[in-house]
Amino acid sequence: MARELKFADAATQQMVRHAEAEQHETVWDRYDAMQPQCGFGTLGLCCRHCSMGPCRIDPFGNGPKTGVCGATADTIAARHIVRMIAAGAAAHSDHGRDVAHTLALIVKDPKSAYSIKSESKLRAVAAVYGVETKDREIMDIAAEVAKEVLTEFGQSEGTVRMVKTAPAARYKIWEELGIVPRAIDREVVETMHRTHIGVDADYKNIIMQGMRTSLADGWGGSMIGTELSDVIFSLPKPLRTMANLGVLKKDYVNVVVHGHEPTLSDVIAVISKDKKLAERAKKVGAKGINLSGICCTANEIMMRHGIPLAGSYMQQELAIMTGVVDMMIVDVQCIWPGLDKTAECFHTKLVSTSPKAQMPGFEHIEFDEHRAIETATQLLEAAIDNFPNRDGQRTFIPDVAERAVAGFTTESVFQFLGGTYRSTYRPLNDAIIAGRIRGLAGVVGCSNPNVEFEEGHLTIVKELLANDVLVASTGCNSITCAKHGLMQPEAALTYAGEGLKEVCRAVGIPPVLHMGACLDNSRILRVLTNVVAEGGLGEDISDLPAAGAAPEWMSEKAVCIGFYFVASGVYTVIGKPLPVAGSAALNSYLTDGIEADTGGRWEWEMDPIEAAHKMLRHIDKKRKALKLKPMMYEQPFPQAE
Ligand code: NFS
Ligand code: SF4
Repeated sequence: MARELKFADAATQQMVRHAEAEQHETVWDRYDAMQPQCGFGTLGLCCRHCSMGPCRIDPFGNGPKTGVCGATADTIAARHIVRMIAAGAAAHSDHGRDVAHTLALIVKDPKSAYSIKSESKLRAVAAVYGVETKDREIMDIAAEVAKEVLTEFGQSEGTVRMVKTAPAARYKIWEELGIVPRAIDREVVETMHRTHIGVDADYKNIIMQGMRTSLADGWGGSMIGTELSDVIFSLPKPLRTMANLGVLKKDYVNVVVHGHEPTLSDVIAVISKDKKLAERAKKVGAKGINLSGICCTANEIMMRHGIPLAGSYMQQELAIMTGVVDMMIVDVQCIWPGLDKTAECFHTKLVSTSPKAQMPGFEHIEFDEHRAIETATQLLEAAIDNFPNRDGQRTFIPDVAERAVAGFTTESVFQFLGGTYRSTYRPLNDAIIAGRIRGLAGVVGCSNPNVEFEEGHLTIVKELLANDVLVASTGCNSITCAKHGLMQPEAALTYAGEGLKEVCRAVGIPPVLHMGACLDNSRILRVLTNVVAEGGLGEDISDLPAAGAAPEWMSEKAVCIGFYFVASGVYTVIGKPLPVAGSAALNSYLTDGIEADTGGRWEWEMDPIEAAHKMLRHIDKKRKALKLKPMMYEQPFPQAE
């Protein structure tokens, strides 16, 4: 191990020490071995879009100033970043499409493992798509909604209809900028077209298309994915659960689901409670089946079934190193292809299930949603049968897990803060107006070995809470906050400022609200929309005292998410800068000039305390513009940089 690693998380600390002692390689080792990383790539100055290249621009001006085709640093950096957006939008939206397919399956095959769990949500989606609901059978409505949604992904005319659910003032801005997305697939395709050799070379024009693509995701593919997941897998409700590697149990068959899509894992969550399987587990000497999750698949089944979280993205190989994982079942996204190297030293069976994501060293058992129950049963049986192979293997489970409450949605925040009798955002808006709550923050996204693990997430969140900012969380930030006890109602007493504490205590919520997987960032857009609609805090998302952060981002999905928040008018702070610093013009546009266009902007800030202070300053600027009262319990934090 090249560097002395310190972790805020005791479970990770213990596992990494254990890995060192047992000489298992970790992501941190591989990251260190990769140093120094390519400076051209970091600055966004390399292009491989055609075979006259690869080209790279010398940032110091000593070498070539353009690529062979004449593309400048501005063009190259802009093309690269929007391709990242396209990949992120494609990933999220393809997930959304798969959920829509499951809805279509329910209609076609009433005997399938799935059903309509939230009729009210289905009706709400139907209204957006102009599908008649009055006096109609629920299956008829579902059939038409599925058809409308699936057709819309690739339509050649019209615009993405969910986008219309944004505040009117916001939609107008998008119309004026010409970035209302037309169809999800079309925007991804057009981004790929425009970034081909010899097409779009104007960095601003390229970024506008990038934003349109990101909006097709945030207010399109992702939002459709979230809404239809609620329809099919049920509308999450706040429930208690546990988080961290300590949820693995030595004397049980441990099955870990990992990835993003809930179609298989939701069925596994149900089947894992089957009595016959429990008996089978007992026959091999286990006490039963213990299901847990990693990454956003974990978030999905945790918020709907209370299944515990084994860990976040950065803990996937650590889970295997406990020696007690009998099977890890993966679907798509954020799965390390190197997991098989870790698993080689253990009995853990790795199983890939999606035709889109097969990995060397994994057994592939393809998931067919028509045979969902059979596939889930087959997988769990194989996991049970693998339990005896643990024999004689050294096991090590850190005894660390925290309690958490998860499963907040746009609707449940509504009910919670509005009281049981009247569903309204009024009390939330009033708390902001009165200066009890300073504002709202979305803290989201991945973790990355390029920073101290979870330090960014935890420091930003705690600093925001101390300054009376209510935090909505998704993705791996949610997992981090859950593991560190920030998602218990009692956390308000420890971490929240006086005003926020009063609100959390009155309604019994944690100060950090677990709003789901990364896909569910669309829920945060909806919360912001509802706050605008409730009134008293401006006409548009960009008027709100709100900010976003992804302190340890790494994925292309995170880039796409950041762009749709900026395009929606949100001030968005990330740790490591986007790879655009090689273009002074693009860098300055994204962190400054773009605000005049969308009302939102990017900020790069590696220091998490400073990042939180920048968000607080932004929130205060918006409070001032809205002429809101001063904060009820003023907390001084540094005003100037
Ligand atoms: Ni989001 Fe979730 Fe985690 Fe990042 Fe990966 S699991 S979809 S991409 S790493 S938060
Ligand atoms: Fe080089 Fe232009 Fe080809 Fe990119 S598109 S590799 S900059 S010649």
